[in-house]
Amino acid sequence: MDFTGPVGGQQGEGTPGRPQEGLPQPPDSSALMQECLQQFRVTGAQLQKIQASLLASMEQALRGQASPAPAVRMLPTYVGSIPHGTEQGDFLVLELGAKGASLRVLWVTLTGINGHRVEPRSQEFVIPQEVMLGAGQQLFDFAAHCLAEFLDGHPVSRQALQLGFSFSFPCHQTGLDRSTLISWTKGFRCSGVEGQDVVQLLRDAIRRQGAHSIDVVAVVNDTVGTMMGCEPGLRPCEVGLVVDTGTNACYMEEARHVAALDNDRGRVCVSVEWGSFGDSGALGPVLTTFDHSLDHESLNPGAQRFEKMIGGLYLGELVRLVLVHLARRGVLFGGRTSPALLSRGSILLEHVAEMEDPSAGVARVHAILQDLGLSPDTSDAELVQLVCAAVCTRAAQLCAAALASVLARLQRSREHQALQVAVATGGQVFEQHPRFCRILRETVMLLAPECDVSFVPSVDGGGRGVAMVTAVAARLASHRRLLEETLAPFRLSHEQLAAVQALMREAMAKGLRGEASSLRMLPTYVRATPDGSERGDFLALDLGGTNFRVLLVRVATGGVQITSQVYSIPECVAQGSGQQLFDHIVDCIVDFQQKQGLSGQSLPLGFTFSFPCRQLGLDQGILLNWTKGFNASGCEGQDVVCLLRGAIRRRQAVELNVVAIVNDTVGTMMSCGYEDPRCEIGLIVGTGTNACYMEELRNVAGVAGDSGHMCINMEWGAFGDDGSLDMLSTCFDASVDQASINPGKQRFEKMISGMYLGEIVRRILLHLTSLGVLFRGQQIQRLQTRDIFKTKFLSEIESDSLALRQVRAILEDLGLPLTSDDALMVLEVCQAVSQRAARLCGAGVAAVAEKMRENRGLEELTVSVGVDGTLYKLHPHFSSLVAATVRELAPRCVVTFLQSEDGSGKGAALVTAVACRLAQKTRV
Ligand code: 0WK
Ligand code: BGC
Ligand code: BGC
Repeated sequence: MDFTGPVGGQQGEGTPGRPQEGLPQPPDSSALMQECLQQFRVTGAQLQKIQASLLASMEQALRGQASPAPAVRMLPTYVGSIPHGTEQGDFLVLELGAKGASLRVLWVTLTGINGHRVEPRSQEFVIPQEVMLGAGQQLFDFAAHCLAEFLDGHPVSRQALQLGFSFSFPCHQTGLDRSTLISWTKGFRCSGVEGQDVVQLLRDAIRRQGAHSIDVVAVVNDTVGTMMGCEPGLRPCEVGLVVDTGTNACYMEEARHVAALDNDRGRVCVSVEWGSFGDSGALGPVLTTFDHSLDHESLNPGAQRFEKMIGGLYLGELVRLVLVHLARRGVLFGGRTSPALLSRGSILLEHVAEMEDPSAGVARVHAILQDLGLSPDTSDAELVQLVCAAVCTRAAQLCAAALASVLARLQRSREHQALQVAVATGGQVFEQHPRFCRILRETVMLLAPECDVSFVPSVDGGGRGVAMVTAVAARLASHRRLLEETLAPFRLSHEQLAAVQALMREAMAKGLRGEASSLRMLPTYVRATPDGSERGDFLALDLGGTNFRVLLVRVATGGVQITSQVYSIPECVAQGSGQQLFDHIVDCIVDFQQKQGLSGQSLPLGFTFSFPCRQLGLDQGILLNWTKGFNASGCEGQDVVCLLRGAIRRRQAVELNVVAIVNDTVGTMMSCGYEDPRCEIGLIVGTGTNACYMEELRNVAGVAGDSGHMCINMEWGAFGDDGSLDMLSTCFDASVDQASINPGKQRFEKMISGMYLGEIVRRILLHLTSLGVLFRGQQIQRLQTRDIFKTKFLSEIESDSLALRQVRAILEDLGLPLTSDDALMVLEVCQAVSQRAARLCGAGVAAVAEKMRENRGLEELTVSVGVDGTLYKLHPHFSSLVAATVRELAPRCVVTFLQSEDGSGKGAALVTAVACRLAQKTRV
């Protein structure tokens, strides 16, 4: 990178090292002059060093490193999204601190995407010096007074005044409307404010003023207002840069990189507060004697060193100090000075801007210096111009180095090789110093060549931007309210869950007694869990979950070996004729036998059939009704074992001995019971949901015998089909049910299981979109498609790490334009829906466990639950929330959840093995 030669050069004006075209060269004799200007020359290497050191400080601060204290603060601003133009409404804006000794009140009307731009109405008020240096209460009362004066002077509507407070000083923000002042800068030093929440101080002053009820909705730094105010163009403004009386920048950082924040999702605007960058190592070599004396005389010596080399409050003073220095050494004004030249602050920013302006400069130099009581000659005027140019060139280059650090940080934060970004600029230095902007741009291109940067001047100094933040804050607040209202019915209280538990107990008792109940409590003729003595080879079928599987299960002394194959059940078969379905099943069995070299062998077969069946025996099961998207004709009311045997018969030359039909809950319980004999409950939370458990035979009406146990298939998916859960059902549940192939059925399942959660989420997203809360209110075609939002998305979206990037990826795949607020809301919707499902499921297990404890008259019951199902297994929080809810609702039960490794096929084989063993025993 070529940064050779003195300040001002051909290649680009102000490029470090080369003399400036069009400006007279200092007479050779003035080595003093050269030495003086030399002090303000910053080399390319020095700029790169500053860039690197500032970047390092920024990252130290982001990581929350405390000691050594980073040179910059990197303050999160709670602004998490850049405006998306839908903001509407009238907002009051109070700007304090950006423009030095003045504050500004604005009335900004935002008209949304299609509205025409309404010019803000504003009024500027000069802040008396004694107020800037007096008591804090005086300053805020002054601000409240200006607000009242503005409102009295401008015919604006009085209802629900929402105010955005632009407070341009370093603050610790703890919310969009909570901000504590760290330290004053730029000529302010009011007492009793540092360490205080400035929003509260303003609210108190407005209350004391009592003329108007104004709701202070948001407080923002002026850099944020500048960034937010830039017109949405080709690319979003993600950096805000202010060079006014002071200087600072903000940019959109990935929230997960900001240690101070407890959320790692989305982006957050960070105010760099680079004014305090004073890293002696990097800055030392470029600090001049003039900088030191300016700092020494300032209100805050030792602080804001970087700002004092760039900010408009200081450039004039630097020039003045240099002119005094050169005058006293006879280089300027014939060695004469003047009282005005010797008085601090007599040369202002606008003076410097005018004097260094090559076109109008020399005449203006004369006029300004004469106003300061000096009588400059032509060469004086030219030398003064050089001094102005040197001071401003350095300021622009240093500002460029700082901006290049922010761009480098953005690149790292976005893991982008090539960064495309727009930088919103604001402040008097930009407005008055065209040369400053050009040098800044050129130097940034040299220091950050891989970044494609465009500069967007802020149109009204950030007032609109502050209104945008206020609108965003107001919008976020109203969206949050609408989101909470929408999700509130999903947040079940302890009382509601206990009511579900009690309702389930009641339905269980009725179902066991054979009375009308939404819980059919079906006897399964499985009376015992395996005792480990089972032996042999068995075929097993597993139908009803995500996959249809055929298994060969070898139960031997050393344990159980399983060989299985997954086959698909096309929707047309699942919803075709029963004959077609069972023929398809037999085809798969034959294919499996051929592959396993079992053809011609008639192994005992256990059939896991995961649908509600009234069993008349171990190998007799009348299908009561299909669930989970199955709807094959001619099966309901039929004995599915007969249907299978019929298909086997139709396929000559196949020998199969169907011994048992079991529900997947039973298969899962048996499978886990083989390892843990205390496993007496089976739970499925997959495509569908259901549970079974070992009930006292005496409690099972319709089955002979009253000692011992029998496994009961609860078919809890149908719980609430009698309307007993309607108090929990939301409009989203109702629309999912209405759209299902079995409306009014499986209501509990439709609030819990994998086949439906994605659909519930999709419909909530559509609802929130219609409220304008999501996706800018734009209804997205793709999201209208049923089942487009898979339940597995919930598991991915709610996974703890990287959630938001995954949210984005998933939703972008769905063609949904996504803001990070949207992403966070989608995440909250998923969480609300899955948490309700898990807590309802937990209430169900608690009901079963408590029933068993009471059955056995135990103070405390220890029991294990065998669990299977994709949702339970894959969702990052489902299982722990189920367990927590069981502990909450059944504190006298110690319940262990065992995830079934081999699925219920093994269980079906074990049930078959037990049946064969029992049959063997009766035969001998
Ligand atoms: C695996 C079991 C099967 C059960 C399924 C449920 O082997 O019997 O039906 O889990 O989970 P899903 O596949 O529906 O997620
Ligand atoms: C303040 C910043 C502000 C900047 C520009 C600095 O003195 O610390 O908060 O953004 O001036 O106004
Ligand atoms: C069925 C149950 C099955 C559950 C889990 C429900 O739809 O009715 O028989 O156990 O899904 O697969």
